[in-house]
Amino acid sequence: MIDVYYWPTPNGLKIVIFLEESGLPYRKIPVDLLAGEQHEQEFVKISPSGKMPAIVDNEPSDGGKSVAIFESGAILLYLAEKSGLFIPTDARGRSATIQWLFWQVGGLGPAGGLYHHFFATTQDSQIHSEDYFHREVARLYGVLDHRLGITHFVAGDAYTIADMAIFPWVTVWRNQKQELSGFPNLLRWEEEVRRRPATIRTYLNASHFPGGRRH
Ligand SMILES: N[C@@H](CCC(=O)N[C@@H](CS)C(=O)NCC(=O)O)C(=O)O
Repeated sequence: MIDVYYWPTPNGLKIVIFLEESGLPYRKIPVDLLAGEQHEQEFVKISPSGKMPAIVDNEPSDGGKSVAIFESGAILLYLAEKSGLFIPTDARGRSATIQWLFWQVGGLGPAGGLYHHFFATTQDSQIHSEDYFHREVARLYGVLDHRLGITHFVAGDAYTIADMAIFPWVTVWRNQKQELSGFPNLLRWEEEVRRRPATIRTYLNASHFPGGRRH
């Protein structure tokens, strides 16, 4: 049985669409976004960024203990891989599917969601948006800092593509008027990734140096 932490927004609905298509057994557990349930401690243990959707797979394929997954794209990929459904197995088809999945999660979703947020919540969206994005980046640094207090690298003990994807967006913190001093785990990680020979070579060979000439 898969527990789906759900509220009927596009990000919640996409998970239920997959579960309905695939026939995997599931049950919905409401996360009332209007009541702020996404911020509750028990939910944040499952979804560290405090966002719906998330799932808990109580019967993972490895036969081990229940596994919690957040991020709608990662959930869809997990469910597709678990069931062998709705993702081609050949490299081209698989990559095409993942490309369009990332396109939705990184482009269409945020653009539509943020448009809704600003259109629905403020009259003075320019002032509100600067403040909103500054606070949101700081919040996300906090999510990372918490994670890096539990694991050495972002996904666990090993340095992975998750670290590679996140590092260039953290190392620009000064340009984004952020402060890292309140995030000791994030500072520790940023320093370590920055000192990796491959990272040093990357920034030495870059035409400019985001985050200031620190290398
Ligand atoms: N990148 C995330 C976005 C999830 C997301 O933004 N969820 C919204 C609802 S669609 C949410 O939980 N909002 C509540 C909040 O921001 O406090 C995903 O794709 O799962």
